[in-house]
Amino acid sequence: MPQSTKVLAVILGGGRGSRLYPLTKNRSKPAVPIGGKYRLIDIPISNCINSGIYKVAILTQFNSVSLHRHIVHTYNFDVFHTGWVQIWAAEQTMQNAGWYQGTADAVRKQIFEILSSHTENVLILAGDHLYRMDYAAMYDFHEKNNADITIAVQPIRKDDAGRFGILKRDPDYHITRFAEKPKDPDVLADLVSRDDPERPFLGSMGIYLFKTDVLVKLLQKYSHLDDFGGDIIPLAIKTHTVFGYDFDGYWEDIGTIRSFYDTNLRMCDPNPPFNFFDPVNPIYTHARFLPGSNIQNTRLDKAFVSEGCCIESAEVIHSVIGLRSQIRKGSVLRDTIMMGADYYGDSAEDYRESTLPLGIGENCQISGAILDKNVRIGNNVVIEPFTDVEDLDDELYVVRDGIVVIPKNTEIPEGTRI
Ligand code: ADQ
Ligand code: ADP
Repeated sequence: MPQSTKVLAVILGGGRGSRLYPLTKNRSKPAVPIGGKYRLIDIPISNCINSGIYKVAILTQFNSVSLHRHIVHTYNFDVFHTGWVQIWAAEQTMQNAGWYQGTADAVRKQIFEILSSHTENVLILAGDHLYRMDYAAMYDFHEKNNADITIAVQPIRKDDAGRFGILKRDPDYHITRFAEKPKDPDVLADLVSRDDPERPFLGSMGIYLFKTDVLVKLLQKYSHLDDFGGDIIPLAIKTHTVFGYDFDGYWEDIGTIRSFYDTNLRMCDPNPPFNFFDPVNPIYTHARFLPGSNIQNTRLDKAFVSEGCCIESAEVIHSVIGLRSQIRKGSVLRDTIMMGADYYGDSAEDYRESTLPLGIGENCQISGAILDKNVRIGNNVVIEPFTDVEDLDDELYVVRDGIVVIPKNTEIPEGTRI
């Protein structure tokens, strides 16, 4: 396991997250809830803690209050521990007045903090991936090869090559070429690294382990370049020893509403590809001390139900049900992600003046939807996925990739059909 002097983890906490709108309307991408009770940021932070990396910084600049609240409430090491989890939000300084321009620029603007952490290596991670990975094994590989940079790589299918940084690797794991999201068939033909017609390419997972001095010198030398994948990594390969570390476990980028929806619903499978039930490598989140869910006279099938819910005489099929969800008599939910609520309707926190109670009313039919937190859905509401329209912005809802998303705090009047 890396000791605290060896590795600092820096999590890229998101650009604007516009592909996840409206889930990112008032919160940054890493703060988006997943799996009924977690947030996206819990995944890389838990991987760090489970890998023995206890210095973790999150770079963010958009809507960071809710993320800040979650981190402060969740990740407090005790007084006998020297580790920390911090948010490094974009800030104005004497040297810099601007926002983070890209992934490399975000890291460059925090060089002072990185050097103050006094670690020999910096592990750069994305904030929107679902996977369970032992970074300590990657660190051992990096040390053994005395690499300047190690990039985590996955086998990639030809059809997917245009979505990833594709790299060419020698049999000794040394990377010799890198092309960011290549589309040109001639370039691709030259990048085949694997003897497997199904998955002939090696793709970058956007996970980079740098020697700290190499990272700092590269960012200073190329001070006009702002991205790792597009700019810094291809140049670094020409001048430094860069290795590719194999990771063939489950790994999913959850950057769009479609991938967010599909990935969440897969948690309802009997053997989901990402399993929250791992006793050795748990996923941590805010501890809330909620009671178990109270479920009466209800049919549940392939349902992933969190704590503190009340469900009465309803049907919940292939759906993720978040904390404190209320589902009333006669309602049917299918293929739906309900994020739940921040509070109960009769608590002092429920300051909104509304005729509708929190959650889903009676006799609703809801399928193919994402319901953000604190929604109030009146009786007899019908929500169905859109088959003919990909994207649409209405006052009460948003459609992305045909999926209906009800934004946080929205009230849907009785009898509405969407
Ligand atoms: P992308 O995912 O397309 O490709 P990018 O959009 O730069 O790369 O995002 C990387 C991570 O950085 C994401 O978590 C994003 O939210 C975050 N991010 C983006 N801009 C940021 C900013 N200004 N400040 C803070 N965080 C920011 C990358 C690589 C590819 C690789 C894929 C794997 O470039 O080579 O194959 O990741 O998913
Ligand atoms: P989200 O990121 O999902 O939109 P928030 O972080 O805004 O959620 O809210 C999560 C929790 O923080 C809830 O319990 C909510 O009641 C509480 N909360 C929201 N706003 C504030 C605030 N201004 N001060 C303190 N707690 C708040």
